[in-house]
Amino acid sequence: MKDLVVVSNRVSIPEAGRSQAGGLAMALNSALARHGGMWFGWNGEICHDTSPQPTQTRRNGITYATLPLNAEQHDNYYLGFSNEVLWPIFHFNLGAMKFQRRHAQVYYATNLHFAEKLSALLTGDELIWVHDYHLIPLGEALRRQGSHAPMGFFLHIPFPSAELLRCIPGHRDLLASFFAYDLLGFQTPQDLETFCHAAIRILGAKRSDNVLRYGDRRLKLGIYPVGIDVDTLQREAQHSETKQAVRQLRASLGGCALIAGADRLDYSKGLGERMLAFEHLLDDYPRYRRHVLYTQVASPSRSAITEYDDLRQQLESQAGHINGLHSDLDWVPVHYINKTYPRTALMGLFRAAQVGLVTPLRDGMNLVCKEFVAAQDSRDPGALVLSELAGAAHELEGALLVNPYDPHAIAEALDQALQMPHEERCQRHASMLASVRCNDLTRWWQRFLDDLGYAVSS
Ligand code: GDG
Repeated sequence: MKDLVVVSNRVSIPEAGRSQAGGLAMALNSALARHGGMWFGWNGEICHDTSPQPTQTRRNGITYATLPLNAEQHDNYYLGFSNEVLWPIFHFNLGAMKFQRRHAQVYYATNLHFAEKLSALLTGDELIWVHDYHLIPLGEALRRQGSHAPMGFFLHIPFPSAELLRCIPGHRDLLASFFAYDLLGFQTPQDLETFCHAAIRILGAKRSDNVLRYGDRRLKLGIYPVGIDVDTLQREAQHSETKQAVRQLRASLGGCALIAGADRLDYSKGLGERMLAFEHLLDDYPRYRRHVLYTQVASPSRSAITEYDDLRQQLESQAGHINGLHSDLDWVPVHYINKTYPRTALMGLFRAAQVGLVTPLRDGMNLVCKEFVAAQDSRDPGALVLSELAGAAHELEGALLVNPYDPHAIAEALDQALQMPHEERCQRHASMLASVRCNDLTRWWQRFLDDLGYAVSS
């Protein structure tokens, strides 16, 4: 079996003796432990060097080769082109795009820098798996360094329509650079189809089933919905009931039904529309006043970008407005919390909730809704209100699907969820849990790596 090299923008080296917090990181560590190999990427630090160098750390048989970004790379590659051009466009938010030619130049230069540093660490007998939008041109840069290794790329976020893609100056080169890979993985069939359409229309690529040909390159395409580690999360959710903080949370509900959400503070997550929906619930269904609470955890993210700071202020103002208008001396309807909690606390919050509210305006997959499903007590599960524009909507048929741009429709779904009979909740939950189990995290990486091996041998 070939060694595996995982490349992602951000790498967290697990602390010795402690388990890794994020589910996705745990999955990639399992893949690396099975194959043997290396995880390469940014260590999260910013340095003054013009050409930052990687350092290597060994943990549990895995090598972590990480390097800092210098200030120019951080501002232009990471904040600039990745998060002010690719992230908004790939989430269908043209209004938030801020293109600067310098950002694009440094994006390509940083990918080249990563490729040079990574090439020096390769033996030539590895499988290379590159993750996400920060690193689209990395494969091409590695090929230019002479790499013939099998290379796969997985896109965690949606793929935009050809029309939107065309708004990015230099989009042809960006699109063409996907063809350096052997396998390209998407979250949903729709993302795969929009990619094919764009490649055919913009580049003139030729399609035969799920293979695209462009010039002398052959690119295999596949659908690999990201999942969660169901057993671990179920255990954590059960265990959370013994924790003091979760007991206090339950006691503080005072008989009110709990609606819960927990997301990165990001404009793609539809948090403003969600607040409006909750306000409509209180306005249009007065029976819920004093009988329902909405807790929204919004974990800080990319706060150096103006849009994210503006969103934080907007949400604080919306939560303050609802509470000012509706609260009583002994009842405060919205708990808006702008901080990051340990995962067990989130599992406890989800398990205590009657309704999970997950309404992104656009999301590649969305793991929060799957975590909500896993956290439920199947003898008395909560109901899930889910955006039809999240990738997970393709899998979770038991959710109440809503248009996230329509706060009145979300309020109606909240009402339906809060009134849902026990038997219906159990049936819907059983169907969602079965589907989350079927596409779990292990299956995700195993299918991708099997197909990558096959893509180069067939
Ligand atoms: C990208 C794509 C795709 C949230 N608050 C806290 C916290 N979280 C955790 C959640 C969940 C994760 O963060 C967020 O995952 P999502 O999937 O919802 O969204 P993105 O971060 O945008 O991820 C997405 C994903 O990649 C995987 O392919 O599904 O579509 O956008 O696990 O639980 N975790 C902790 N404290 C918090 O306060 N510990």
